[in-house]
Amino acid sequence: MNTQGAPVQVDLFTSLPGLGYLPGFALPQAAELVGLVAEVARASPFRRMRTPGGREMSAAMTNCGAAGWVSDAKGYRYSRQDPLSGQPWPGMPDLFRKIAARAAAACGFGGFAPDVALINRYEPGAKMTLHQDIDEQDFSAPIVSVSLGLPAIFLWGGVSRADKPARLPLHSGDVLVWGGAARKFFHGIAPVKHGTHELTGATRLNLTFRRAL
Ligand code: MD6
Ligand code: FE
Repeated sequence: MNTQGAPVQVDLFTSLPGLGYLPGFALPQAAELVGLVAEVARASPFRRMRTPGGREMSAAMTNCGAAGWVSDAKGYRYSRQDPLSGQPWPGMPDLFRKIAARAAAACGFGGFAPDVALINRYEPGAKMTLHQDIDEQDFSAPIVSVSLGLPAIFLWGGVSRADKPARLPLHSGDVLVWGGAARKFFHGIAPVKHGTHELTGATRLNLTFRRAL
């Protein structure tokens, strides 16, 4: 049971091993989560980072927690300071920690204590090309991913970039929990379609909670 008393639906796709899918898990808190994202962004604004190769990413990003994921000409890494301000990233709101821990536990990862929440913001047309999440220190911890606002198609590949990805539609409030054998699988987001969502307008937000340091 979650705090609202609603049943928790866990669907561990047999065809997508290692990926836990919790449709609507964060729906009761979606509006509050969107508000907390706006608060984080007041202190550390969304910005479009550059890949080490010099390309501007189409999704804008910010972070909260003890560190944040950053990308620039020097590479991908976690930094304890927001490079825009030179100050620490905003603290992680309690609700973020709680939802991440509850979702992880629902998928068999007890005791998940994220130290970073990377927040991605997609306008229509923005995408995330296939990548691996391999900049973290601790691969035994899962990643918990919360989708808010406009829907998107999650691309779920395999151990190799060449593996043809499965396409999983994600809607506001859906949560993915990702760990174990699948932790280093390639994945991405197809270009977000035009639309408006009651909570976010013409925007998709994604929060990924990590154990990075
Ligand atoms: C996104 N998500 O949904 C991009 N990475 O906007 C990710 O790249 C991701 O959802 C690792 C684990 C879960 C994810
Ligand atoms: Fe990722």
